[in-house]
Amino acid sequence: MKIGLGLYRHMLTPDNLAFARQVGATHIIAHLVDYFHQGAANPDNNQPTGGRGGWGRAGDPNRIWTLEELREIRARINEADLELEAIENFDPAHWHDVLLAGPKRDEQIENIKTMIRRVGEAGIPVMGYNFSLAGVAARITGPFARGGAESVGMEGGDDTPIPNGMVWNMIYDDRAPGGTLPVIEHDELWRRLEYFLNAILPVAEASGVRMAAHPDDPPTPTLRRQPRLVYQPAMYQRLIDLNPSPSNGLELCIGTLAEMTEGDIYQAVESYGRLGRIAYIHLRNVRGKVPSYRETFLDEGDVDMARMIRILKDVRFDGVLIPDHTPQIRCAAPWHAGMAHALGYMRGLIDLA
Ligand SMILES: [Mn+2]
Repeated sequence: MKIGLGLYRHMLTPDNLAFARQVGATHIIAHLVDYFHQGAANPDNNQPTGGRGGWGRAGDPNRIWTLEELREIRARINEADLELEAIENFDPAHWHDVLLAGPKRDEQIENIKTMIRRVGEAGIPVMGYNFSLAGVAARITGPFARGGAESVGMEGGDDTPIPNGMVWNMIYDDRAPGGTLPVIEHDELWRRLEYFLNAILPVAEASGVRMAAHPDDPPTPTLRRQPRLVYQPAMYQRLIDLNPSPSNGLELCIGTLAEMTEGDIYQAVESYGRLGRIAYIHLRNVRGKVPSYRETFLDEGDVDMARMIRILKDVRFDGVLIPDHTPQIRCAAPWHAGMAHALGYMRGLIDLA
């Protein structure tokens, strides 16, 4: 089991990489999507929550990741004595019609194949993704964690329809005609996922890249009237069964699993771990379940993290664990302090196991 840290593109600085190394990370998961672009309400170094208008604007649809760019990012990370384990998430600008089954779907899938080939060629083993229309939405911020540390949570769902031109909680077309996205059935969304996976998995496999699926966060059956895919622990099995490729992996998010209303989280992690399908793990603790939960520090939520780490050890999980989000600790560096606490706690649990 290896410890990593997730960093947004603008945070991949020498200082933050030195910080990651100093607090015990050996691996980095990089987010190249700019979630913060023109999102007025977003913090610049913490997870965005955004309002119904989304996190911000998607990137440039005509600018896909280049091999040079990926190699440069990896070199910068290697320079700091760290490994780049994964890129997390596609930009809605690059795959909105894959999610929406729109007219550019096949063109965008070709671009995604190109990006996956480049990820492989740059020596990056994993590509995380989140196949979702509403994306991570409907959350609130407040002093929910120990001692009033600021964190996020959910209180009730959100049934407002998604406006045209927006998907995955970002705006990809600000000239879209008025109106809202047509509401689809769960099975239609599963068919879109299957179409996507069947198209890209052979390329991922040939490129030495493992695709890693994040479950729906928050895991409600629908959000903003649209269906969700993996909103109970057992639904990951349906995703695995769609395609037997070894590149069809999971970005297992313990926090999201803990927010789910059914199943036993320890059993779920054990069985997916034994299948060898976990590409990497988001570690996060919460109190409560959808539609009412709060994110907490790793050591104070509903999940017994010591037990979780023992299970991962028992199933011989040898991938990377990163803190997902953490509460902000009140000091001069709230994000860094939160992450330092999380990584130290993870190191302790792993050593004890
Ligand atoms: Mn997560």
